[in-house]
Amino acid sequence: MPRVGRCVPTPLTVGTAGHIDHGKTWLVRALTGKDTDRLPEEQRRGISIDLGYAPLELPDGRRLSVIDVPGHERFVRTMVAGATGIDLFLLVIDAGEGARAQTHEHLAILRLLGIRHGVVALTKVDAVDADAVELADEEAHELVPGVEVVRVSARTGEGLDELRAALGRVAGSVEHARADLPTRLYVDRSFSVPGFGTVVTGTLWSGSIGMGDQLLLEPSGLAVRARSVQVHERDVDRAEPGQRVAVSLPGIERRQVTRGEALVVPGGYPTSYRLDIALDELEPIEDGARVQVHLGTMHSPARVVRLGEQFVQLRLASPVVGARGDRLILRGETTLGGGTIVDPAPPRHRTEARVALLARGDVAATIDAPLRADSLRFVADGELEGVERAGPWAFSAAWLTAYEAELRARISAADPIDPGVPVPAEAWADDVLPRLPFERRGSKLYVMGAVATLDGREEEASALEQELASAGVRATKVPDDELARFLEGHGRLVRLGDGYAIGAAAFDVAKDVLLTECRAEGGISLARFRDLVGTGRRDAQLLLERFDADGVTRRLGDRRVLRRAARTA
Ligand SMILES: Nc1nc2c(ncn2[C@@H]2O[C@H](COP(=O)(O)OP(=O)(O)O)[C@@H](O)[C@H]2O)c(=O)[nH]1
Ligand SMILES: [Mg+2]
Repeated sequence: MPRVGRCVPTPLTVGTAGHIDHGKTWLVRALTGKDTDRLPEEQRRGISIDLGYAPLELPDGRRLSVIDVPGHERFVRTMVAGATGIDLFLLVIDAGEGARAQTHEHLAILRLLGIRHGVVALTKVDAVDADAVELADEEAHELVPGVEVVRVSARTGEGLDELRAALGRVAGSVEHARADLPTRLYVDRSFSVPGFGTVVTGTLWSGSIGMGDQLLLEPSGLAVRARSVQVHERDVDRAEPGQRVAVSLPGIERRQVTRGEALVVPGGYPTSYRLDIALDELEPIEDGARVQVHLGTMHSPARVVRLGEQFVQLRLASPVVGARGDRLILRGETTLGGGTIVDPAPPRHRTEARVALLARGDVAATIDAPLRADSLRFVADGELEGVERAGPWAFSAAWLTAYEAELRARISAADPIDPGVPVPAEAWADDVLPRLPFERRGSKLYVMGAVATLDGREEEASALEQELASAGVRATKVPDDELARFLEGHGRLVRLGDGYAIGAAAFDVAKDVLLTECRAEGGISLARFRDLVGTGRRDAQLLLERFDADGVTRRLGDRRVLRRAARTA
């Protein structure tokens, strides 16, 4: 169907911010008609403990989702969970009190999360005189330059229309960020609804969720199916990025899903105990520091491994789901800083070089020896230029050249009697080796067309041949297996078991004896063979085993009989 002239604004989520008791929850209720303090304890104590959600209709018909966060310092982690994934902020400042501790901390968190658009509501203006409002207004402008400040009262309703209009103006200039990534929703609440099973809610960061979609809860790895999808308590076919979404997941127990899990499309995101990030410090963060990492609605203790000035590797106590470019928050007692993910599933390392290249977008330069190409899709967009590929592997042209040189050097150091080296045992060998000008024979690699030579050992070889000739049908121990193998390849001896060998002529004699007897008698025993050949028992045994191995004979009880092919030849 053509979509002509219809412009649907992208759904956006606005999150409150501000010090406790500054009037956030009241303002949200005045704007939306919904009391977001729904927990009994919240209603009794008159403070917000958990996240609250409400839809907000704007004069232009646009609909925002509002997340009301708690302002108490003990609940900053909940504030972070609410603030990640929002598109714009509503910073609430009590006109009588001005900015306080969590006003500053919340602002810092918003900056670290990259949430730059929003509106300041100077509230409770009904309760203070004009001079105080004027002062607070000036302070607010200094605090967040370039952001509209609107004077309001939740009690009298003053300024609410102006506030809605201001939110509408900001919303009109904001797009939901990175909506084109694969489906991802960080769960902020889960509850059971009789008849529906477990329902999870969250802001849909990217992708879409529709009825029947097969999804994964990560990091727990539970496979789930979306039975129904709601946006603000109304059923929808598909939820879009930026919307507040409730998804029912049949067959899942409520306790199996907690805040912090991510609902994702299978294969869309890695889960990892490590994150490489570009750091944004509010306070100096030492190497080895223990911090809380807040990403999406999840948080985990982690140790900081500094990789120079700009980057750190976070080693987390529990795995997380992240993507390149995600913002996260690092807290100790207070907010210490934040960061942007450069690699959401990096190897364990302590060096800056790789992450610095990744941060510059130079993924190709980080690649050397073969690694699985699909591990790169979380650090790169699309096809990588200047990277060699073979089967599922990616590697650099420079590595391939160096590896070829290394193999050549090892081959030229090999014994000329068998001028090859064992095929490398690495998982990529089967895919990558065909790219190199070597020849594979059995379990070894050779230069193309390589032939074995005695290379000055001819005298040694002749002496051995003489020795075997004079031993006749008696087997001789040959310690140099390479030499024996070479001479056998040239028909100059026959190797037997246990490192013994016999001259080629004597072997033919013994074989004739065997064939003649078997054809006449139908078979031969070890004792009879020994007597006919005129050798010792051990040597007769070694010869018979060789005939077995060559497919001439097979054992039948204590006798040998000819195999079909040898019977007539
Ligand atoms: N006079 C006046 N008092 C307000 C207004 N908004 C909130 N309050 C008062 O401030 C208290 C805290 O408000 P609340 O919205 O719970 O603050 P929050 O902690 O930021 O969510 C309320 O219990 C009210 O007594 C307002 O617009 N005018
Ligand atoms: Mg509140």
